[in-house]
This record gives sequence, structure tokens and C-alpha cells, in this order.
Amino acid sequence: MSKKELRIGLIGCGFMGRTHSNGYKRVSNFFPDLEYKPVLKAVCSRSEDKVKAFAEQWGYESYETDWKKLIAREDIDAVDICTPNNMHMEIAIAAAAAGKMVLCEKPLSRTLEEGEKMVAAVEANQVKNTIWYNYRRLPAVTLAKQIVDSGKLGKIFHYRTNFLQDWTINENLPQGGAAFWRMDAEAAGSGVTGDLLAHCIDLAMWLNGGIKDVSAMTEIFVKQRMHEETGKMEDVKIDDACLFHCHFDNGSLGLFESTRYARGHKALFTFEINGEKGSLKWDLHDLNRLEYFNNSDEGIVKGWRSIHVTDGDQPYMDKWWVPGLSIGYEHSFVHQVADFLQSVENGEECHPTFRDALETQKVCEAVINSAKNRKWEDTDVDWKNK
Ligand code: SOE
Repeated sequence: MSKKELRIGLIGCGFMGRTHSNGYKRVSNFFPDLEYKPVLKAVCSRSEDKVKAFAEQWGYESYETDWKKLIAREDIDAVDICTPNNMHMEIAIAAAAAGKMVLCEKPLSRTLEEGEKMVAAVEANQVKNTIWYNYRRLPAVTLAKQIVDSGKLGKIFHYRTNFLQDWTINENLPQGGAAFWRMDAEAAGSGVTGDLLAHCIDLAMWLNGGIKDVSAMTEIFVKQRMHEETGKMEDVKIDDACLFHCHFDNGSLGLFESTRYARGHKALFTFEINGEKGSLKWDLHDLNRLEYFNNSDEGIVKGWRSIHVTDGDQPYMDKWWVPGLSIGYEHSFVHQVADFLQSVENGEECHPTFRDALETQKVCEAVINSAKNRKWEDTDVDWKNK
């Protein structure tokens, strides 16, 4: 069967540009039944040397150094935004106005206000859209969703999650520029809240429903850093660490922690859900495993089960090797592309959409405000029907 083409224009060729490109390149080999195949039409970055090398390395047919030119091209169907966060809004609005589908790396935006404009643009122009909260698509995490939705955990009491890293402890690291834009408030919007907690919040609401209100605290451990663009020591304005607790709409309590100052932790992303009938735990460092405690197991064998989520009847795994063989981080992006292509085929939404991601943005904003104002903040999240 000859496939229909979905012609991709990727903007930004850093770490996320590579993860997305890998997803596009591998999807048709492993999801052969999809009607659409992605075609790597063009990649765009301001630096010609960099973008040319990237296009050659990843097999893009062409390159641009001006994103407006990429959006104007008639041979592009979908624009994928992998730039720092301060470019998301302008590019997404322009792409939507040009009638392109828009895929955007997380978080949706720097602020809620920017996010609202992005949602308005994709909805007014009726273009397909999605945000790359990739961890939803790891098989063990998708299985957790199936278990929660089946009611096996019963009434949920607690949701506990963290995302810990240690790469910014060195006080001599600069802020800003291509390598360290995540530490520059102007480029990133916020620090760990938008970068790491946003993943925790997306998964938490996907698995456990809306977050109603939050009480948070943030800290900046290194107060000044040299700014890559000005060459001067400047105040650090992003949050280095953020902790919050919350109420979910379903009555359960949530506890969230994220930092880039947890020495020894490179990407420790975990969650645990405790329900009346059972509990679940997951850890990115052992991403194929889901821990499950079922309180109705027979007493003498009752205990935490460690499920190695690699069997063909578990989410996505029929597409890969044989039972027992693991997959990795990069596969979550292949799965996201597959689900996006499937949604183009059947005309359904590919979650999380911009509107779904706006709900995460509401929580991020409430968290930052709560820390600043030293009080509980309502989120105004509307997670019904998600
Ligand atoms: C930050 O170090 C980072 O790369 C995030 O930006 C990603 O979203 C996360 O998945 C891994 O950590």
C-alpha cells in the first residue's frame, strides 16, 4: 500500500530536535499499518552551519535559517516546534494562521497568557495540534493509566511524584545562550516548574484528574550567574527548586518535588499512587517496570509485583521485539509520532492537545504565584472529559 505523506518542517535542532527526528525516522518501520508516513522535508535553525549539518545527519531534504520561510512553504504540512520556550507562541500562532498542523515541545508556553493565545490560534484555524509530553507514551506509564481507569486501585488517596536532577549545582555555569537557555527566565519562563514539574503535572492529571489548588515554595540557590548574551553577572530569576502540595478534584492529596540540585540524581522521575484497593509506582530509571500492589491478592503471596512491561499484549509492545526485551526513552517519541499519525488518519484529537496542556500551564502558574504570595492558590483547572 502506498502511504500518504505528512511533510514535516522542524524548527530548532537541539536535544529535542534530535528526539523528535528520531521518532519520525523510525515510526514507519515499527508501525507499518499507519496510513501516513512522515517525510522530513525541512529543518530550520538560525545558524546555517549547524542546521546544514543537522539536515545531513538526520536526513532532512532541505533546510532554512528563517522559520517564517519554513512556515510559508507549500510543501510543509506540519510544523514541529523544538525551540526554547520564548519562541513557542509566535511560531505556533504563525503556523496555525498558515493552516499548518502544529506539534510543540513541552511546556506549551512561558506563561498562561501566552498559552491562551496559542490555544485560541490553533482552535480558530482548526489545525491539528499536540504537545510532546512524551512520558505518557512509555508502555509502563500507559499501563498505569489503564489500571487506574479500570478501577483496580479503587478510591485514590495519595499521588506522590518527583523529578530530580543535579546539573545546575555548579555556580560557574552561565545562564542564557543555546546550551543554558533553561536557566534564563526570559527564554524559559520558569525554571524547574515549567521544565520538570510540568511533566509531573501532565502525568498526574492524566492519571488522577484535575488539580484543584496548590501551596508551593520555590528557591533560587545560586542568586547570580553570568549571562551568556551580556557577559555580565545578572540575577537568576528562574526557580532552581520547587515543592508543592495540592488537592485533586477526586479528593486525593498530591505531593510534588522538583529540583536541579539533588546531587547524584540525573533524571529521577517517579510517581506513586495509593488507592483503597491497590497502589502503583513507577521510576524513569527503570522505565519498563511498573510496581503494582493488589490488596485482594491471597494473603500469603501478597506484596508488590514488579511488572516488566514488555509483553505483546501490553501497551505499544506488540510493535517492538519479543516479550522480555526492553525499550527506552526514545521510544516514547516514536509512540507519540505514531499516535499523531493515527489521529491524522482517523480525524480524532491527539492528546495532550494545546488545550489539554493549557490546564498544566494553569497549575504551573498557580504554583509560581503560590510560592511568590506564600499562600494557597486555586488553579481553575477544568479537567472534565479529558
Ligand atoms: C531538562 O534537563 C530536560 O531535558 C527537560 O527539558 C526534558 O523535558 C526532560 O524530559 C528531561 O530533562
